[in-house]
Amino acid sequence: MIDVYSWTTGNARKVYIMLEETGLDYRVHPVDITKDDQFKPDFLAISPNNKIPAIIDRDGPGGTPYALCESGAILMYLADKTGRFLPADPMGRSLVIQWLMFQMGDLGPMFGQAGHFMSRKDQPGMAPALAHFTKGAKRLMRVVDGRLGDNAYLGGDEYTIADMAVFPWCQNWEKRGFRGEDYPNFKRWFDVIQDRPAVVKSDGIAADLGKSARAARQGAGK
Ligand SMILES: N[C@@H](CCC(=O)N[C@@H](CS)C(=O)NCC(=O)O)C(=O)O
Repeated sequence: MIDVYSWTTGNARKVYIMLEETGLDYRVHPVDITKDDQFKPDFLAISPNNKIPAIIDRDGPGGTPYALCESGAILMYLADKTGRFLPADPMGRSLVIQWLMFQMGDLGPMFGQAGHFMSRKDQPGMAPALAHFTKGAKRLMRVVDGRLGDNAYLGGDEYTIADMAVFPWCQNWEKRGFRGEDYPNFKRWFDVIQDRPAVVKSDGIAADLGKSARAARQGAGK
């Protein structure tokens, strides 16, 4: 059994997708980052950087519980645990990790900042930061589209953890102002992935967590 301490966001959804794809047994424990649950000592003990997602694999290496945070590390751990979605050969493996790290180190932070400033675009002084991060996000979309022009998936011919990492961050691409005709290879890839049953299920998990949190807030009169 894998205990998942997580929320509704893109980094959370990467892990739900992988757990659904692999069929591992898991249960989700909401960590409501809008209420600062991520700063509670129990959570910090497994995620010292106060970020979701984190997991505890009750049947970790050697049969003992194993705690892990950082979504990229979790995806690699679950891939190694199940022998799925990360090739074993050194070249195939490192190529998938290359695109996973591209998401972790570049696409995720850039899209995150672009989204942050987009949602504050009507506040004074936001224009330069919004222009900077939007330009960066567009560049990264071109990188993804170029890669997917030559390959069915980011890591090559097969769907892997690199796709699971990038996909949730692109889910609202139209709202971010990207147009399908500008990124046709990306759009083909996105349409294939969004129909995968595991991806549909993971969307439901995130949506249900959000709904419960909203209901709890309304119940508390907030
Ligand atoms: N590098 C981390 C980033 C995770 C992350 O940014 N999590 C956000 C939600 S998507 C979070 O927990 N924010 C709460 C906070 O910063 O206090 C990962 O990929 O797991």
